[in-house]
Order: sequence, then structure tokens, then C-alpha cells
Amino acid sequence: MRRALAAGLVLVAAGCGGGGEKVAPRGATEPQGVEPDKGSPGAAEPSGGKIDIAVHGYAFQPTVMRLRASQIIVWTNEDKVDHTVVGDAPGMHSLLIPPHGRYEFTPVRAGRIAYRCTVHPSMRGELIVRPR
Ligand SMILES: [Cu+2]
Repeated sequence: MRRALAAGLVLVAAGCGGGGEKVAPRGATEPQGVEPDKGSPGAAEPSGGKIDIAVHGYAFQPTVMRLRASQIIVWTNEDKVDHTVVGDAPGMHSLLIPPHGRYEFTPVRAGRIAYRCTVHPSMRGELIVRPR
């Protein structure tokens, strides 16, 4: 309704004619369209205290997970073959995780942790850990 009313007012003003033309300087106030970088695109942002990552289809899902230090991460193997979770953080080294098996790890420090499955080196994931 408000938009229709404004359009009507513009029409009325135009119909009256007269009045000096005011031309705003172009480009001075136009938005630049630059958005702040929000981090890796597609990274998951969990809301709860426990983090679930599926090991499914020879991939970690989600591949990139954001979390806080001290949150518990639980990987669940949904495939029919064994996988492992081995990362570049102290103590992050599972044994073979059988189908339906789980592995838990809790990062204690902020930072990025890359990890992989040692059975299938193409399986890679990343944790982006913020301070708690
Ligand atoms: Cu694997």
C-alpha cells in the first residue's frame, strides 16, 4: 500500500510540472556490493554442544565443520567398509572404525585441524575450531 501511494504522489508531482530539476551525483552513494568474508563457503555451523559428522559414501559429511574448542565430535561410519579418522591434532587418531562404529574426539585448542581416513587417503575433512 505504501509503495502504491508513493507512486501516486510521484505521478501527481510529475503532472504539476515545473520545479527545478535536481540531479543527484551518480556513484556517490551507491552500494559497492562487497560483503564481508564469512569464512569457507559451505562450512556447517552447529548449534548444539555435540557435533555429528557422518562418514558416508567414502566422504566426511560435512567435509568442513565449524565448532568451538571443548565440543565433542562424533564420527559415525555409515558405510559398509572400515574407515579411520586421523588428524593433525594431538590424540586425534582412531583405530579402524567398523560399519555403524563411532569415533569421538574433542579439540582443546582453537585452530584449523585437517584430518583424513588412512585407509582411503582421498577422504579428507577439516575442523575449524574457535576458542571456547
Ligand atoms: Cu576410509
